[in-house]
Amino acid sequence: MRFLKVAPAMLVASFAQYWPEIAMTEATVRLEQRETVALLTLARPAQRNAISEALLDELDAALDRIPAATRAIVLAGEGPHFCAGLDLKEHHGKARSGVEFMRVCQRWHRTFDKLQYGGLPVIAALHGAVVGGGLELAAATHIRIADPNTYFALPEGTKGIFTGGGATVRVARIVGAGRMVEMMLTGRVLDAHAGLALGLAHEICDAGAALETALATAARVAQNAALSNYAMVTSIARIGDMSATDGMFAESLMAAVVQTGPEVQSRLGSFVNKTLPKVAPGPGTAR
Ligand code: 1HE
Repeated sequence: MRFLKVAPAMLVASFAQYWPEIAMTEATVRLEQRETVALLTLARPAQRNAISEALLDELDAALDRIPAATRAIVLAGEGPHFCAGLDLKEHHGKARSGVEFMRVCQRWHRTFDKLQYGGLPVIAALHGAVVGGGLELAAATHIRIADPNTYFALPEGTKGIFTGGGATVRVARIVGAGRMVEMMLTGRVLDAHAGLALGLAHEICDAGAALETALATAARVAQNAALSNYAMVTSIARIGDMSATDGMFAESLMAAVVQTGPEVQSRLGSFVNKTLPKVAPGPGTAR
């Protein structure tokens, strides 16, 4: 067939003529599989992994392509920073109306919800700037490991905009509403240690070791019973939205489901037979 003999470059060129946006798109999110851990990398380092509409779409699509055998996800950023937040140049260029930007924010909410409530533990490897929408993205992950050079900020006020990727819910719950207001009003930049004290980071690793530490943590987390992990990441934050009475009821339901999981008997049997390691300080001990 003549069609098959056309060189790929010619195909791209003719594609670009009719669909320039599709043909010129470069991957801004990479998905790689490391045994049972999926590594998602924001791969737009020249723009500091700023979240454009294309990057958000690719992140969303990558979450749909996570292989079924995956037990944990690591989210990292390529280049000198984890993520600089909303693509301010795109936002400036598009001069979106209120309704248009509301739709953009809702798209962010859907994708970040998919990350938080997708049923798999997500471990973030943070370094450099974790600011604005970058912090909103990090707040949707379950474990945040920070390089000592990590810093956190919500600088929207200086740009004349507001958070729109879920910070008023997620960041406010982590640091407290009052502290979030203070961060936004002052534009204060928190270093890794201040972030650790507030819960924005859960651990500070050795310099340059955030990705390696996150992958090792993910491999450890992946050894938990999958149904237990599912319950942790899908129910605890939601139960936080409920009244205490409803939360206790939801907890008992979740526990009942997990209790019927396929691994419960063998794992408990290992404890009874004294072959399961005891709970004791070791590599997973918080520093
Ligand atoms: C960007 C963005 C961006 C960098 N959108 N292009 N976020 C902010 O307010 C962060 C604004 N950015 C910065 O403060 C700095 O760029 C950084 C501290 C993140 C990085 O500094 P640095 O010295 O490593 O890099 P740079 O030289 O400032 O930037 C390198 C390039 O990345 C440059 O582009 P170039 O074409 O001139 O080389 C920058 O323009 C580009 N870049 N950050 C677009 N954010 C749903 S609401 C969410 C609300 C928000 O997220 S508000 C945004 C908060």
